[in-house]
Amino acid sequence: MKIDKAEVIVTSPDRNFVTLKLTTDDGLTGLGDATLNGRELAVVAYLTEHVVPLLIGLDAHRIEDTWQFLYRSAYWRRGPVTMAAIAAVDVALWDIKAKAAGMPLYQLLGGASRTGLLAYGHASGKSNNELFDSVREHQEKGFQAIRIQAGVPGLKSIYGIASNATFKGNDGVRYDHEPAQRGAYPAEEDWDTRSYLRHVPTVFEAVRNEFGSELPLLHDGHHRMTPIQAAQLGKSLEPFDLFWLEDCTPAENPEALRLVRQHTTTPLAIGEVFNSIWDYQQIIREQLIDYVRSAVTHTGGITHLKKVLEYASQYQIKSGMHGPTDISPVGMAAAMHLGLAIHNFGIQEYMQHGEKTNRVFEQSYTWDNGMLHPGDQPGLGVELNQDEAGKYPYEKAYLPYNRLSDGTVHDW
Ligand code: GCO
Ligand code: MG
Repeated sequence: MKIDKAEVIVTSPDRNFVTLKLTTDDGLTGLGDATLNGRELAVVAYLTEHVVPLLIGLDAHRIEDTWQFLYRSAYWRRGPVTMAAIAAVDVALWDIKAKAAGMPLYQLLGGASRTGLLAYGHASGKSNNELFDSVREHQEKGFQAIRIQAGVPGLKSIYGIASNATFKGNDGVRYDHEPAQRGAYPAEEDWDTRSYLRHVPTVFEAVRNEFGSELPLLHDGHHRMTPIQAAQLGKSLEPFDLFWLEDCTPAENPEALRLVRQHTTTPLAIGEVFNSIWDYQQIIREQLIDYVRSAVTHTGGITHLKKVLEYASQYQIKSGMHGPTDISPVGMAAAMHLGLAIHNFGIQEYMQHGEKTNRVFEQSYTWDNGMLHPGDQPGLGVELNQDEAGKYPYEKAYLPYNRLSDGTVHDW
């Protein structure tokens, strides 16, 4: 079974997605997600110019060998662009192999370790009342675990607050927390860590008072704190029993987590901007985190992320795969198959895609009472409707960035 054709498809139904479609000489097709939010065309060029010409004629069954060939023959290693491109090839080949076997992909990864995947959604609001409404709407949609992001008094707009905070799911109005801030030039947001550190514990206290102690709550610090500030936040949130505190410090400096860890028992999750096992090596070995936050899409595909998660399992560290709407349904399905199969699954991030996206990517994964399941179609269970995809050309869309009140650029 040889790879006969490789197409890179860019479509922007609700936002930009890059998809690799491989076709074999016996007519099987496989899809891989290569979407890198805000830098999409870099991966398109990497694939089109440097990877696609190498794929034609390769044995589609040789997934590990193809991974090693693409990774090592490039000489220049790692990085989000390279690893997203390799991930797309890897996932497309897993899709093909599972279709050839006539099985859903999770069966090839060892079979189901559970009946479904606990998922968390994003509640947010500028005020506590708006936030409570958003939490309630998530609960009505079945969510059993909820991320809490709140406006900070004095700040105009910050990460994670939906422009339309009220969750609408798939009934016509798209829910997405950051598109309002995407644009042809990076939108400027403002930031003040001291106000944030003062405000967030009051929000969690209010949420616990309103919704009780049972509901698992998560929070994303989005890389904005210094180690000592992150330690302060982790400590002040301890009474509210968080499921995790995510990306409390910028991810480039793993040592920072040592200091945070020394001061707080709030569980830590990190990794959405990581792309290889080497980014995780130290923080897993030293047990500085509790959850691995990578997406299949940005971490070299199923082949590579599975290795990260197997390493993590030796230290009782679990998965918490990245699943915002910039991961396409193809990338989400890949995460679900992997999550269903591994032993150390923790939780899956899940922001439902909009209707247009769901027409472009026909899915067989299911959502039932807060649990995801990849479905039992052979392969990934997602097919690309190319006529629909063709209706939505690429739109330039930068992520926002931050400045402090004196004009200094801060982490976004
Ligand atoms: C999350 C992330 C996202 C990122 C986005 C950037 O926890 O889901 O922080 O919201 O900001 O994926 O592309
Ligand atoms: Mg995050």
